[in-house]
Amino acid sequence: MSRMGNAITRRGFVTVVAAGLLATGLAACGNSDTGDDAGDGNGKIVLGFSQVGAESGWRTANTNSIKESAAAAGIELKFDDAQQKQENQIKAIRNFIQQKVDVIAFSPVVESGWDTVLKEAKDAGIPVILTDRSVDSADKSLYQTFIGSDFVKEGRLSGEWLVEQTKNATGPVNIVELQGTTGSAPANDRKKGFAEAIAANPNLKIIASQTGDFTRAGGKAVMEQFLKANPKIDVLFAHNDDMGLGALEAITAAGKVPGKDITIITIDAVKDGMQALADGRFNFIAECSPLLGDQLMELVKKVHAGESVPARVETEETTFTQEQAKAALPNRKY
Ligand code: GYE
Repeated sequence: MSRMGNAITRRGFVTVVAAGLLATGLAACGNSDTGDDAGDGNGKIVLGFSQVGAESGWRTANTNSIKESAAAAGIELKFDDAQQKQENQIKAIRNFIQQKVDVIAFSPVVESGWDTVLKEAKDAGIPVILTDRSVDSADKSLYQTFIGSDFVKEGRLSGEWLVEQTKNATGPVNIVELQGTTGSAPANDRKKGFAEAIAANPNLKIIASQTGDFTRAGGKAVMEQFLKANPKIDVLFAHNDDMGLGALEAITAAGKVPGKDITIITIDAVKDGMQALADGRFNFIAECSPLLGDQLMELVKKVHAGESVPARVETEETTFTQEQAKAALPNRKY
């Protein structure tokens, strides 16, 4: 372990001078350690990664990206799947601390409740990187950086597209919303961004909003309830493709034509979602890239070397209409 106590509290806001001093300090105190404290003895950096689960196509692509990038970067990966449970993630992080891994990265299933375990990592001198989802900790020194998407923007882009499509509507446009995992950053932020954007058109009304936990099964079950309870649904906004794909089955079973009778907007742009869009069953997708592996490994190397990293690393994303999905599908990697 090459890390000095104060090095892990450093974040992107350190000045160049301070960063320089830090680097010098690290070199002076013997930064030649190769990070094999976790017991592998092969000199590789050891990264403990706690994944949310395997709830969606997005998550599968994200897991693959992390595994492939770690192998390519020569980083030894200890991977744990928390099955969408915060308690499992906390356990995994504590295990990583016990094993003295060099760096811990994780995608927090929900935003709240991380301060204690993050403090334990900090006290053990192990730097933590947040990937994909953020935490609401007030103490920003508990982690080095956060790499992931701007979820509020994804919700806003989805809402803005709908506002444009419905600008000539003369009566109410009824929207149902399938939320992601309750308390997760993408569910909170996508809901917020979408609500802010649709406020521009008073005809747009969210008549029902419930969690489908980011899964196909959840999306299907909740959409069935929505359809039973609401005779007039014009739009479905699903916080991810998988819930939208599950909802397609419920909509078809109710005798309605997805993409025509009900306009469907989702987020992610994984292959199955893009296919539904290209086929005319979805109407719009805001992209959220799961390919975070390469950038994550770069950050792991940097924090392990005691270099300063930006406080926030944002992923680049776009949006897709049906025509754009048709064009993009053949080259889609996930
Ligand atoms: O949109 C969803 C997944 O955190 C961005 O989690 C991620 C979300 C993604 O289950 O499909």
